[in-house]
Amino acid sequence: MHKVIFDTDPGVDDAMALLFLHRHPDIDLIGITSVFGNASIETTTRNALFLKQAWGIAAPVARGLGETFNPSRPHVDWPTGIHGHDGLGNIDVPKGIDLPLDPRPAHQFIIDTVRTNPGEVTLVAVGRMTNLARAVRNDPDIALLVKEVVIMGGAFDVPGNITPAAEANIHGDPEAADVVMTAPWPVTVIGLDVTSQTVMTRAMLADIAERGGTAARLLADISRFYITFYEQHVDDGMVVHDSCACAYVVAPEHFETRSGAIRVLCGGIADGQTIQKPDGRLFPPNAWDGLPSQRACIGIDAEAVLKLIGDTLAKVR
Ligand SMILES: [Ca+2]
Repeated sequence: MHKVIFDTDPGVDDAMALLFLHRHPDIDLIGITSVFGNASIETTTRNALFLKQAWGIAAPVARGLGETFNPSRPHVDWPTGIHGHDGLGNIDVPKGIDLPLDPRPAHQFIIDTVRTNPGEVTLVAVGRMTNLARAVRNDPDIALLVKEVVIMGGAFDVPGNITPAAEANIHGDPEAADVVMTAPWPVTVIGLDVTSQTVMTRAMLADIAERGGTAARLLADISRFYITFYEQHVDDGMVVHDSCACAYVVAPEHFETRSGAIRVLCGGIADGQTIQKPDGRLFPPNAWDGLPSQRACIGIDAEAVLKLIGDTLAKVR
């Protein structure tokens, strides 16, 4: 079993990833931590509670940070054209959800949970890296106690999606992402190189909704608005960015990775760009030297991953 803390900014594709984690038999979802990104921290936290309630998820929700690691960064508007004004595809999520939050801030929840489960916790982070960066800065020793960090973010050998250089999760908090990539915990980065190839068609989603009960039907309702947005990028359906990171946890054999230190550019026209120095390549002294080797995903068996996601989402339990 993989003990997973899911750090998320729900978010339409976050919702799908959450249902995947909830329904996969090899995953023990032990915590959900919210972060800002697809919407404000108030909205993403409310959405995490809404999905926990709608899907009967046992894991506690801890509220995360609502501003960037470097607080002087200017605010960027929420992507309401992609995720809707409510962050979940304009399905009229109730204003307040009558469920308690974990009393701790997300980064403290992460620290405490990692320390009580040394060597066992996988952190799956599919929003900005703010909470993870704060956790490892406040308690650097947890880097040696985490089993694995799997993040959705970045773009290595392909263009970004919010600028030609940068992917949105990383661009939303580059300083935090650089802290996460350079800490001595094992990080695997599932970026646009592989997620942009992983497109769930309308027919696949309809099939999941038909087989997967009321939970899957809610997911299909949430996804409708996002699919309309994606009409300008793909022929049919939606790119399932965040679910790819979750699929990696249980089926890494469907992914090809490349090892090497990873840095994130902070500032300038390529703000938020992720750059890896592949292991074995020699350069004069540079800013990647001496940093831990992390894994960047550069290949995916998209068909196998989509089948895994679809079969898992359709599991009624
Ligand atoms: Ca997300």
